[in-house]
Amino acid sequence: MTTNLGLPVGTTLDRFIKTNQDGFPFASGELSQLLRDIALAGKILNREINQAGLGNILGDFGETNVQGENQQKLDVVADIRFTRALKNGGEVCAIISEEKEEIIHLNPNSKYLVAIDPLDGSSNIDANVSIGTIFSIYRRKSKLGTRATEEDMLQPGNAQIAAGYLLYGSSTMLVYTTGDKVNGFTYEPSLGEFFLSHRNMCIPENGKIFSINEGYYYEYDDNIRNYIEQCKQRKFSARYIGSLVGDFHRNLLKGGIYLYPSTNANPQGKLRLLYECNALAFIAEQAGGLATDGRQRIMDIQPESFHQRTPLFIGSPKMVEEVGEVFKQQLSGRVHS
Ligand code: P6P
Repeated sequence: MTTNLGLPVGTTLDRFIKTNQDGFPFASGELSQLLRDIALAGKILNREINQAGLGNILGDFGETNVQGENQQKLDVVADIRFTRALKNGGEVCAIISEEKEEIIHLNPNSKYLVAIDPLDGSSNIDANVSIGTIFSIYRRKSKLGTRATEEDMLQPGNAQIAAGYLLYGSSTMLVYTTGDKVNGFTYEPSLGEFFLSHRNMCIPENGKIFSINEGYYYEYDDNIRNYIEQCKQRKFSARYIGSLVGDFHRNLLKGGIYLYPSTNANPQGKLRLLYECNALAFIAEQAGGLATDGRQRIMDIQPESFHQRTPLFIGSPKMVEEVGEVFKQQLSGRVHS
């Protein structure tokens, strides 16, 4: 049964979530409430991002996060906002966040788990470039009433029951899937509401946009350099804003591929499997796209640690398949440098 029920553009997020829930006879409303809690935190963070330049909360917080990255003040604010919203909402048993080393335990009586990057692309904050929040939602495997276990938090992307991102750009959007297509909602701050603006988002099968940091060109494997050269020979457009959510969202709408291969500094890739790649992979596949690490589906990867990194190739299926072919040629030794 389609749960979109052909809801018209302009439907509020609340109405859309409620109608989706009605489409699932056994839905108890907890996931619906969880999605509302995420949207609420997104509204609050949106206001703080838009006022950042005025509120003198720009610039470094003077601390470093578990990644050893310089924490921007808004990173810290974002982590607080989402953790507080999910704690107060009561629907989440535990969180894995980019900003915290260990599991954040919340309501032991809840059945849902969240993996989240509260604010991705934070190095762009002061430059006023689009930034985003990325989240995945899982069902716990351990017993209700107990603390979440490491096994709960290390489930493969295939086990996601929902995933999405918030994009704080020229307008703020929430894009998410519960496994039944992808829908996008645009925020109207004067009304404090998200409205359905992009129904059943589908990524073009092919595209002419490639998103990769060519500053690392000489660190990439020959197969990646070959692919970059092929894109240039075909006069594709290079679009890379240093903000994964922004690059992903544009490619989802227009067709394209985002590539973050292994580099000297990040031999396993830079992006995080649990709270960046799995969520976008779920969205990409639900929109008809693909997401791999060059050799396997991102969502097939069995996580070994909370903050594990992976190479990421994600976007239009034909383009991701092409990169996969280049890897296969490398494996068979057919790639010419
Ligand atoms: P680089 C931001 O730090 C991020 O995680 C993604 O949002 C972005 O696409 C990538 O890293 C940028 O990394 O190494 O190109 O600056």
